[in-house]
Amino acid sequence: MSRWTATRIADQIHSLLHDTRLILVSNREPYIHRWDRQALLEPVSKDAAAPEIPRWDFSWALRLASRVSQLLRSGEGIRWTHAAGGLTSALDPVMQACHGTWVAWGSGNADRETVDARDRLQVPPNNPQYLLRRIWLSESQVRGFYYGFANSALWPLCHLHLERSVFKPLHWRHYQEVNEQFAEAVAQECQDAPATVWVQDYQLALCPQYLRRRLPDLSIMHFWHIPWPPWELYRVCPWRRELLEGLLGNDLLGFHLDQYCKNFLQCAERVLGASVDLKAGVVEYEGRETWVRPFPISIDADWWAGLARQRRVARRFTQLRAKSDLAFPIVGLGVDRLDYTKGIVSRFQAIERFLEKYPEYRGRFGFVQIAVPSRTQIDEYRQVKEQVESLVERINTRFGSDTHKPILYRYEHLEPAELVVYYRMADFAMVSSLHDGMNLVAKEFVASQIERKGVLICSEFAGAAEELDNALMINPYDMESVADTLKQAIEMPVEERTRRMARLQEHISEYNIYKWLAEIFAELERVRGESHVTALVPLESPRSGASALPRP
Ligand code: GDG
Repeated sequence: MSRWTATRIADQIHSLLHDTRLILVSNREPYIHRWDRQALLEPVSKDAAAPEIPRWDFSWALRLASRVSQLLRSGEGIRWTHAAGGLTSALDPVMQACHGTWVAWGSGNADRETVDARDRLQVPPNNPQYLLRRIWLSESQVRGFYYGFANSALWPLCHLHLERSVFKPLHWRHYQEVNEQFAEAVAQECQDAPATVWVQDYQLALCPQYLRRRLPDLSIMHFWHIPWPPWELYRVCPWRRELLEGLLGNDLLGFHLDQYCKNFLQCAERVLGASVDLKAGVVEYEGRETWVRPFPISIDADWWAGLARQRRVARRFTQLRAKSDLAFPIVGLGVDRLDYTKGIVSRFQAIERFLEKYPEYRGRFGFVQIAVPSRTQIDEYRQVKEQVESLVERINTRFGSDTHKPILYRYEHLEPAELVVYYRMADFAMVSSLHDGMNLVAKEFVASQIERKGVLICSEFAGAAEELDNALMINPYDMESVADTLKQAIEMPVEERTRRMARLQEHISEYNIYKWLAEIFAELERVRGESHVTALVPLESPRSGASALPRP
C-alpha cells in the first residue's frame, strides 16, 4: 500500500468524514494576531523621546491613543503568525482540505480586532480556506484553567510527578468554566450542518461530556497527547470521577500507547465502576460506549527532510560549524521545552559524569542545548530553569577553558529552519525524558539526518522508544550507564550509525503524521458502525501490522 501523504489525506478526508463538517477543538489556535510594536510605537516614540517634552506632559499618550485608533481603522500594524508546533502544522493542511472549523482560545493581543461579530475569521489570513472560531478567556481564567488545573495539577499527575501536583478548588472551577465555554461555542458551530468533533489534549477533558449533554447524537472523538497515569496514582486527584466522566462523553478516545489506554480503562473500571472490556478496548458507562485506542503520533518526515536539504540550511550549517563555540569534532544535541518532565537535569549530570570518567573527550566534545521557554509563570518551571542553568555553569567552569565550553546553552525558541541545522549537524541527539507521551523531537532528528551519521539516544520512558528500536536506549535515572551510552554513541562505527539511522528513517517515513490521521478517522468510522472494515485495530503496538485503514 502506498504511503500516506498530505495530498492523499486531503483527497479522502470528505469520505472519511462521511461528508460531515470537521470541527477541531484545541486550546492553542493555529493563527495568532499580534500588534506589531514597531508600527505602534515608532511615530509616537520619536516625539516621546524628544528632550524638550517635560515629564509631566502626557501628550505622547494622546498621540499613542490616536495612533492605535488609526491603525485599528486601517487594519495596519497587526501581524499574523502561524502558531509554532507540530500539531498545528500537521492539522492545518487537513483543515484547509476539508474547509472545517477550528475552535480555539484567542490568545494573541490583536485577536479580538480581527474577528467578526460571531468571533470568527477565515484562515489562513492570506488564503482563506476554513473558519477559526475564537474563545476569549479572562486573565483569571488563564491563571486558573491553563496555568492552574491543566499545568499545575493534570500535567504533573499524568507525568507521575505527584509531589508537584497542586489541586485547588478555584483552579478546578475555572477548568470547568472554560470547558463549558468551549462546549458552548462548539455546539453553536454544529448548528449549521452535520458535524464530527475532534477535541485535543488534556486542557479539554470535560468538553466532550458538556457537548454530549447539548447534542446527544454528535460524533465526538478526542486525542490525549500526554500519558495517562496508572490507577494507583490517578486516584489522588480530588476530581477523578468528573475527569473520567468528561472523557467518556467521547465515542473514540486516543492515546499514544497501548499502556496509556490500559491505564485509562483500569481507572474507568476502578473509579467509576464502569463496565470495561480490556481486550476490545471499550468502556460502557451510563448506557454509552467509548472506544479507547492507541494511535502513536508522528511527524511529516518528508517535510523535515526537505527542509534539511535546503541550500540555506547547508550555508547556515557551515557558518555555525566555523564558529568557535561549535568547533568541536563531536557535537551532541538536546532540544526541549524547558520542562521538568524532559529530564534535562539528569542529562547534564550524565554529561558531567561522562567528562569525569572519560577525560580523553575533554575539549573534543560539545553539547548544544536548545531550551525553549515554557510556562514561565509557574514556580516549578522557574526552579527547573535555575537548576539547569547552574549545572551548565558548573560543567562549563569545571571542564571548559577560555577557548572552549562543553555546553552551548540557548534559551530561546528557534525557527524550524534554524532548528533543522542543529538536527542535521549533531553526531548524536539525546532525549532523556523522565516520562513523555511520545516526544516528537526524537522523530524530527531522525527525519532531518540526511547524511545518516547521527545516533539517537532515547529514554525508555518516552513513548517514542516503543517504535524507535534502533536508537540507543537509556534509563535517565541511571547516570553511570547514560555516561557509558554517550561514549558508545560517540564511538559507534560509521556503518552501524548509517544502518541504524536508515531503519529509523524507514519507520518514520511509513508511520508519518498522515498515517496517524488516517488511522484515527478510519477507526472513528468503524466505531460509528458504518465501516466496511471488519477487523479492529488491536490494542497493541503500531508495528503489529493490522490496520483499519480504508483502501485508497
Ligand atoms: C506534547 C507531549 C507529544 C522545540 N523547540 C523548538 C521547536 N520545538 C518543537 C519541536 C516539536 C515540539 O516543539 C515539541 O514536541 P515534543 O513531542 O517533543 O514535546 P511536547 O511539547 O511536550 O508535546 C509529547 C506531543 O505533545 C505531541 O503529541 O509527543 O509527548 O508532551 O515539534 O520541533 N519548534 C521550533 N523552534 C524551537 O526552538 N520551531
